[in-house]
Amino acid sequence: MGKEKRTKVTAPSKNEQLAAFRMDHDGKTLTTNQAVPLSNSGSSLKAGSRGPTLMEDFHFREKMMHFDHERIPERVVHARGFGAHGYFQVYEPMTEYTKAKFLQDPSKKTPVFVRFSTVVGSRGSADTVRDVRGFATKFYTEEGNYDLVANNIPVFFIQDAIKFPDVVHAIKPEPHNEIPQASSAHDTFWDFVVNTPETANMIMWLMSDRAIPRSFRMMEGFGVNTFRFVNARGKARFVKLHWKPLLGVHSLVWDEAQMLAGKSPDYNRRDLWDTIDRGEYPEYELGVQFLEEEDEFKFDFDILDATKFWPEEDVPVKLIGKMTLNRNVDNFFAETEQVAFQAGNVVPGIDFSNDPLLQGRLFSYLDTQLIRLGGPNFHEIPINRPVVPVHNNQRDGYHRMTVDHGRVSYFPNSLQGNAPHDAENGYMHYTEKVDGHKIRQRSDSFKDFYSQATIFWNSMSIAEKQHIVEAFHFEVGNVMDKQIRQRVVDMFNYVDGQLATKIAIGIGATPPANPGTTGVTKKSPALSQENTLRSARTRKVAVLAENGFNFAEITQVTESLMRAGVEAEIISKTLGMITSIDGQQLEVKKNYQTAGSIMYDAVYIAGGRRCVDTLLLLGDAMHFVNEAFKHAKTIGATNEGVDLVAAAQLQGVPIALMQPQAQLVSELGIVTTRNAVEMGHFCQKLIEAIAQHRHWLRQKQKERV
Ligand code: HDE
Repeated sequence: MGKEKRTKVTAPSKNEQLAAFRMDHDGKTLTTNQAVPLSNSGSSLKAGSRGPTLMEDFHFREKMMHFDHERIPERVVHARGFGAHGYFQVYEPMTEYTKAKFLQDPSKKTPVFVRFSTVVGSRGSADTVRDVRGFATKFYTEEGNYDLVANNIPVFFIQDAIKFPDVVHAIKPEPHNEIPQASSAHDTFWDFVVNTPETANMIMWLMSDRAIPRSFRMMEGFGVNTFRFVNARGKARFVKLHWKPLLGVHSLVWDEAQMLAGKSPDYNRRDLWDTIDRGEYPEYELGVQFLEEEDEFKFDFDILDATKFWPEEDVPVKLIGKMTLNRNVDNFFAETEQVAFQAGNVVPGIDFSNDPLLQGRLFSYLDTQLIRLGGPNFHEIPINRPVVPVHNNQRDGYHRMTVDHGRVSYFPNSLQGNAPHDAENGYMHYTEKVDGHKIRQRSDSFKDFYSQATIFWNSMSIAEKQHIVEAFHFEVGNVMDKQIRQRVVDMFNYVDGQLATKIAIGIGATPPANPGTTGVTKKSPALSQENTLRSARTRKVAVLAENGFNFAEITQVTESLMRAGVEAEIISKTLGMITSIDGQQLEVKKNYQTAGSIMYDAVYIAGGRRCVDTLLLLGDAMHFVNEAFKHAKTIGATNEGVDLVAAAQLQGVPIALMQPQAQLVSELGIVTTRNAVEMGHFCQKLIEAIAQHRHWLRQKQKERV
């Protein structure tokens, strides 16, 4: 009897059967979570219109239960974050360095999700506090997810992960009274610092302008830890990874940052949201520092020590690709809050080093998601799902979404053809030889705590040094324990005697009797923000105007600004419309209650006699100009508008500059003209000045530092 070949027909599963019956409401009808449509949903069910509420009200019970459970625990660090989608493209195949597939084909766009964050503050804290910023990127590659979990500072507080809970306990609000919020300016943090000298380098960065970025779009990202790139032949190189923003690295000033925390606490997140919304997509180049394995011991620091950077002049940064952020999230909770990063999420071609900080991170990230996202299935949440399928024998657990089929959930098996089985070219850990005694010890090569802090200090401009000193005065000035204050001076005397003396003077401590030095004279120009890229693009200018303004002038200036990618917003006494001398109208974007100079990169005062006469009487307008001046921002004025600049009596500006000028003058970031013929030239100079970001010379730092 000949055998008939039969195709096995499997009955549709229960879910497949149900899927066939799925119906959609019109998408607007209110239902319960069981999809029951509701009427009169604004009132709870009562016994009589004034009577008690009834337990039977399933809608009330369900709605309240869900609301009561809306919050999940915030991240223990990096609680306040803001995310965006985008893509990454490599410039050229990186075959020589790594076999990672997403780093081979320049025509391929790999989707990414980035979450920027502050570290210390709670979810509701202000954006502009002095803090490290997180810069975490999830690459959804064809070989699974790769997470580059970076910060905007290239070094870390501690060398060994075991101290992480200590540094976080010390910097978080003090436990007895939960004060202060989102700030390192308190006793427990500085107590930890003076007892942990390995923090010195990171503290210099934290006291610098890097800790108060102007925008997430204008800060670098650093992988901090040493990783490895491994190519298809198995050759490995040590690497440090960097993000370099195409707009350069720019910061706020501390006074401005503090005011923004009150007036615009969402300053950085709004900036990111608005610019992406306008199509001004933030871009960052991915940079890699490569170090051959045989050069591991070539440096006077240990390359496995996360409190050290690799000076870019010694180990150049190779720019290998670009990331563009081009889409805001649809839902903050679903995406930004539920995204789960893990420093251990790597793809073939990217591997770890023995950096003891990194090794600890590999455990912590996975572990923390269990409590935060409520179970082991957080990889199934849409924002965390890889773009390629997941096959394994992991099953069940809280919030499991996948409906696994069949009876096989083990390996090896014969019932399912041994699937899922090992991949042919799956992830193979780098076969590093490891040999050592089991000891709790730190290598002697980790024990130079100060040299790089000195290099950082040496590399700063005059203005940057001044800001660092002022930051110490604020931070340590808020420390109540006088012994700790003195010990800060003593500790930073190891970094630089002049720095320690200046700190001491501001905080009522005793300056060092013997100003110290590490003897390090080296500078690394890449560390100074003075040497960064500059552009006027995406900057924001406040245009002060009232009724009676000169329409032609304002239009010419704002249109040239727009062409240069600069946004201009009209600020006036009241919202609504203002009318020009010749009857033309413009809409006011903000009044003096909703706006402040701190929210802009520059200010421009238009001409028009009646307009400027009103501005001259407005204390708010005068204050606006003075404050912008104090924060070293560009100030532009034309015709009668120059009167307001002159009346502001800007301190420290040469008398000649203060005179109402007929001709174009552009000095110290103050650009003025009363000559209508020069308007084109004026616009050009104004844009150049805005691109400078700040004009420190105005503040005569030389005398002050
Ligand atoms: Fe993290 N870090 N970290 N960190 N980290 C977390 O993971 C940790 C470190 C960084 O937007 C936590 O999901 C340890 C360095 C970013 O969701 C936690 C150590 C760098 C983010 C954790 C470090 C980072 C985190 C808290 C020392 C720069 C936010 C919530 C051994 C390279 C990611 C979470 C996001 C978040 C642990 C040090 C960057 C607890 C143990 C160095 C950007 O797992």
